[in-house]
Amino acid sequence: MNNLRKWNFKIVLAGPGAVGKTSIRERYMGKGFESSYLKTIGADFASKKIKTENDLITFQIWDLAGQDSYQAVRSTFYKGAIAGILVFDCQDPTTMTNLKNWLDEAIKGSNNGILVYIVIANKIDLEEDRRVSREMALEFCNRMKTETGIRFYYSETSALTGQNIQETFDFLAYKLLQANNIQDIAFPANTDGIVDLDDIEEVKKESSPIPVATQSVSGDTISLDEFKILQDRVQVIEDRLNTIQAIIKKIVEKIQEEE
Ligand code: G3D
Ligand code: MG
Repeated sequence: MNNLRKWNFKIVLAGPGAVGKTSIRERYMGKGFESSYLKTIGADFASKKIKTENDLITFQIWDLAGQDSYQAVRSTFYKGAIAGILVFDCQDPTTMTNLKNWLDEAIKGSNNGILVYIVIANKIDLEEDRRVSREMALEFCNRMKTETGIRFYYSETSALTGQNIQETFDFLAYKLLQANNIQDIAFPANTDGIVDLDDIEEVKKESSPIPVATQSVSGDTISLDEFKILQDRVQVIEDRLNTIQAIIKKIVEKIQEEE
């Protein structure tokens, strides 16, 4: 017991109101924890211990106490966090696109200290009302990844049925130990149902190089020669835009000099 490595990981559940953050936490750790002190700062947390042969991990899971849209109180929320779970509701695409703002806030609030980010599509039990497909979600995650350079994992859950909840937190524990350079992790990484956005990019790179000779504009196939002509024209337009940009810059400088 005494030889166990001890870890304290602060995890934040972020995302718009009513997407299921509290339900996810309750499903994972059970109901009951509530602190009026923390309520006043707009957040609430509960702890859960995970013991393995080599490690004793304490997850401190923070959840917004119903003040999801009250940004001012959230500064303490991210401080010291090492993992971020960004949750959206698969019935509502705007909750997904909103996550970019939550991500920016998490990066800033944690002082860039968050090592692992998982995006969760929640409420997947509501199959009939689902409006964000897995493909749409992965595309969104990939865009966030390109924009921020952050590595994302993606998971689909139901706090109602419990689907993928335990697996997602186990996966998080594994990734956090890995991020701390631990080699002898005494439990397997359960990656079922969890997508690593980096892998997707690899797959894309290997299996579908950008077709050059058959660039299709309006559904028709064009030859390599035609493509080259188009490419030259784009180059001409690009050069002209650069010239215009340089002229505008000069004008702006002139105006500033005169002021
Ligand atoms: P929040 O903490 O992100 O604000 P909550 O969200 O956990 O309070 O959940 C908001 C509502 O969505 C709750 O319904 C909750 O029961 C429901 N919900 C959360 N997760 C799931 C899920 O996976 N599937 C389904 N079907 N519903 C879910 P109420 O009616 O209590 O507002
Ligand atoms: Mg809540």
